[in-house]
Order: sequence, then structure tokens, then C-alpha cells
Amino acid sequence: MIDLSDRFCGALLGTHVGDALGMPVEGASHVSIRTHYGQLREMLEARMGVGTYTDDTEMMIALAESLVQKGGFDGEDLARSFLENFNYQRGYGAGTRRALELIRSGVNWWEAGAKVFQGGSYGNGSAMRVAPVGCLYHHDLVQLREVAFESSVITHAHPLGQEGAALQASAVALAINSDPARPLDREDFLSTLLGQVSPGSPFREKLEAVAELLQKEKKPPVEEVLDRLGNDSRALCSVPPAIYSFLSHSEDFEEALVFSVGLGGDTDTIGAMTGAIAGAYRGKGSIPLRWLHALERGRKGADYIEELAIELLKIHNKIISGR
Ligand code: RVK
Ligand code: MG
Ligand code: MG
Repeated sequence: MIDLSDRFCGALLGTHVGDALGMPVEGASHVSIRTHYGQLREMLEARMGVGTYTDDTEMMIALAESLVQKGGFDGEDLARSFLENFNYQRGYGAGTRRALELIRSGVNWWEAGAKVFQGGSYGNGSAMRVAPVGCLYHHDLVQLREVAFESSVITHAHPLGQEGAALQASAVALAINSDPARPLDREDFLSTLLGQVSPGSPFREKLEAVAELLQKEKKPPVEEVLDRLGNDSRALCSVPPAIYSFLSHSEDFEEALVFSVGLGGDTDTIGAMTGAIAGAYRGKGSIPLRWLHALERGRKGADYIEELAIELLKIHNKIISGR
């Protein structure tokens, strides 16, 4: 029997945990992390305190709130929610900041994202926040992809930004749909993910690289993983390493997260995305208590995130019962 409330809480709290574990070393190389910490397993002191979250989790909260309030996707309301939750101190990407400023100054929510960079942002900002979409629509991968694209376009109108969000949401959904009591069929997981990606998209090559790395008899060295998958703030170079971190350590939430943060680069975000998938798979119960206890507990802290996950499940049940 699959306990969906545990999975939804796992996905949303997994985002917070990964974000908080990775943030203090964001931008560091994997060599520097290894030299200073060996394996990074403990929450470190950070800019806003131990266990605090960044834009990744703040935007995930904004998305979950809007989905709950509107019973599904509503672009106007989601843009409002992003603006209402925006706290500069959490550390936002330049493109996302610009898109939100444009909306604040009166540009339509469906037009602002395309005015950022050349043809919209392909950063990972719309993938890092997308776990609530993966939860809400885990029963329907077609609708999930549509909503992931729509939720992306507000800040990330570039096809690679949108595709990254859809891929990450799909990974969360597949994790919810998999039974953690049985060995995970990684080939099946990856081929279903491939089926979710547009023909000709460079994400296909990345997923093939993930499959090749997983097929190796000996676990490949980090350098090889980085060489094939990347670790920077482009969606194309951060969603695939998050998927690999999960699939190569699907038996244990902590190991998946420690591996993902150990890749270096955009560590809060690769951590947040890995945490979302691993948490969706094994549930909140698989997240180490010492990490859960370290999370921030303010007005919109970990307890609030858990409440949002439960509200999201109620909306999911409504959608299912209305079909
Ligand atoms: C601070 C050229 C482009 C591009 C395009 C590059 C937070 C830019 C989170 C840009 C995440 C970066 C991260 C990120 C989330 C994107 N042409 N370059 N069309 N599209 N880039 O700015 O929300 O940490 O170098 O849209 O996706 O923790 O700065 O922001 O790590 O990708 O920021 O894209 O970033 P943005 P975002
Ligand atoms: Mg961040
Ligand atoms: Mg980041």
C-alpha cells in the first residue's frame, strides 16, 4: 500500500533538505568539497543560518501554494504567488529576478519569461521548484508535462528551461509511482522518462549518458559523471545529474543527497532536485531525522511545507475523484 502523504511530504521536504545541505557549498568544485569536508553529511552554518533554504524552496512553496489555492495551474495566480513570496536575500538567478520585475511592472505573466536573455532562460529555476507539479499530476504524465511547461514559462520561456522542468516533474512522478519495497527498475524508469522528452531535444542525449553511466560494472568516478552530465545552473546540466544521483543511490535517501551535493557546482539546486525525487520515492520517513530537525521552522519553514504537501494531496484526490 503506497502512502501518498508520506511521498508528497518526502518530495517537498526533500527539496528543502537538499537545498539546505547544498547551499553552504554552492559554487564550490567537487575537489574543494572533498578536501574540506570529505563527504558532506551535516548541515553547515549558512548565510541565513543552519538548515535555511534559498530561492529553490521559496519558489517551490510559491508554486505549491498557488496549486492548492486554485485547485491546479493558474498562471496569473502563480505569478502573483512568486512575487508575494519573493525574498531577495534567498538568492535568486538574474533571469528569474528580471522576469519577476517585468511582471511587477505590468508585463503579462505569459510574456515576461520570453523577454529574458535571448529567447528566454534555460536556467534550472523552473525545474528546481517543480516538485509540487510532479506530486499533483503523478497519475497523468501528459497533463503533468503540460502544467510543468506552463509553470515554467512565467520565468523560463526557453524550450530547454521548460523541458528541464517537465523532466524533473516527471522524475518526481515516476518515483511516486514506483514501489520502494521492490528493487527499482532503473532501465524502465529511464525509458519512461525518455518518452516524456521532445524528439530532438538535447535532454535525450543526457538521459542516454545517465543510462550508460548506470550500466558500468564499477561506479564511474565523479570526474566522468561531471564530464558527461555537468553540474551548473543550466537545466540541461543539472536535471540529468540529479536524476543520476537518485538512480545510482535509490536505496538510500541520505546517500543520494550526499552524492549529489558532492558533485559541486550548483549544489543547492542539484541537491534540491535529487532530494525531491528521492523523497518522493522513499517518503518523508527516509529522510534522516538529524536533517529534518535542522530545517528552519519560521512562518514558512519545514512544518508549513509539510502542511502544504498534505493540502496538495487533498487537491490531487479531488482531481482524481472528478475524472
Ligand atoms: C543563485 C545565456 C543563459 C540563458 C540564455 C544562464 C539560484 C545565465 C538557484 C543565468 C539556481 C543562469 C539558479 C541561470 C537558478 C540561462 N542565454 N545564458 N538564454 N538562460 N542562462 O538567471 O532561476 O542561485 O548564466 O534565469 O534559472 O539556486 O544566470 O536563473 O542555482 O543560466 O539561481 O538562469 O537560476 P536564470 P534561474
Ligand atoms: Mg538556490
Ligand atoms: Mg542553485
